Amino acid sequence: MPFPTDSDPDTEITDLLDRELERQTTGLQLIASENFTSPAVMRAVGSVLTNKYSEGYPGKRYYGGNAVIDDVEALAIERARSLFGAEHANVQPHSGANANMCVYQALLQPGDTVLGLSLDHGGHLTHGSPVNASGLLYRFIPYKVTPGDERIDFDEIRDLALEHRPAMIVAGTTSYPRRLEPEPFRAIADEVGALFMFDAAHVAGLIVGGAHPDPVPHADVVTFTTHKTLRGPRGGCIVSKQQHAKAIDKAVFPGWQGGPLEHVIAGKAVAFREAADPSFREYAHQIVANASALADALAQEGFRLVSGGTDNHLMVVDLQPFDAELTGKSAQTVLDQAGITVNKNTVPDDPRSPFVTSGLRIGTPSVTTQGMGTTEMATIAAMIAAALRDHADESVLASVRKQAADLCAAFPAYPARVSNAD
Ligand code: DSN
Repeated sequence: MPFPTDSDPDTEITDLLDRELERQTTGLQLIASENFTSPAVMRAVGSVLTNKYSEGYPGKRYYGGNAVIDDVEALAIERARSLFGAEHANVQPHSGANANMCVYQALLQPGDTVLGLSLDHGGHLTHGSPVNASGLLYRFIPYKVTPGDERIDFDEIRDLALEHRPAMIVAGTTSYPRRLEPEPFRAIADEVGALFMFDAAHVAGLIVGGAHPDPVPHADVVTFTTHKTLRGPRGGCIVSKQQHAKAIDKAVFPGWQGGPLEHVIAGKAVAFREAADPSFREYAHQIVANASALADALAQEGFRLVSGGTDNHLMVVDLQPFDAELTGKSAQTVLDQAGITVNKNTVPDDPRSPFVTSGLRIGTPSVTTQGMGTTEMATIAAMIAAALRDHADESVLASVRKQAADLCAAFPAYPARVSNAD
């Protein structure tokens, strides 16, 4: 039977794909958790591997016909282990959130006490938010950044650990602009006999590129997503000490997931190989240099940077001193109109709700993939400031939008031949 789309192509979807390709490649993509993955990764994700069911693990499947799939997944596992210097890797989690929940199921009992960074101070939903399964199933005690320097306070974490005797301490952030040293977490975990999980979703690419501290030797388990600074396909991964391997594998399948997405796992394998290339080290360091340059230039434009700046791939901009009336929500909308994609973000102890916010989160992984450097970061800061300063002036927004398109044309994300048909 022919596929109906052979004779009647789905122009509604192809038009939408083309529109999104156009949006991504003619405007500045500054969302800290996004990136441009390579054409090789996209080819793997769009491959025939999507046709196959393969519940289980290499050599132990519940379906026939998995000889090739076994080789794909074994290669992805081996590349993940080698890239992260890890004893064990599970490449099946569909997302970072799944990866975290799988680790909790593997290593905790429901009701166990866990320490995690508060969501509104830069943590993640799965670090114990009361509206997330993590917060419903486990007794999370949040730690916060200090009011003074807006950095993680290890004295507070130690005090909380001594008071609550957690079974696990979770490190990891989604909107924290500073380096996260694993050693102090390990020391506190050891002092109270807790496990130590490091959620490296945002900084996995910086870690393997040698631009940020490596948690793998220190943590019992490291979870991460593959699509942020690591620049792979959308998905999750867990690396761990061998002693936790069996429990983690069981928690992923059959605990939380059914059939793995082997086409995505093939994409992860491609991304792990790309990240092992020496050029990726240069890329990771440039992401950080660009973020630093962008933060400095934004500060000169009158914005306040949470914690005073950044030493990773992102910054959190507090809009209140720049314009007390301007919310994160409206700034995001204005910048969208100006061809600059960012996300609204709470600042620590934000007086506004998470749907409104007083801040923006801005990141440099995507523009760094495009080949932009510190000179372009100064230009981008001036564009952001111009759009937000004259946000009611349509002509200013149109002019910034044109500047964004020109910059993207000078630094194309993809070779001209790449299209949605590739
Ligand atoms: N949604 C991700 C981020 O933007 O940081 C976290 O899961």
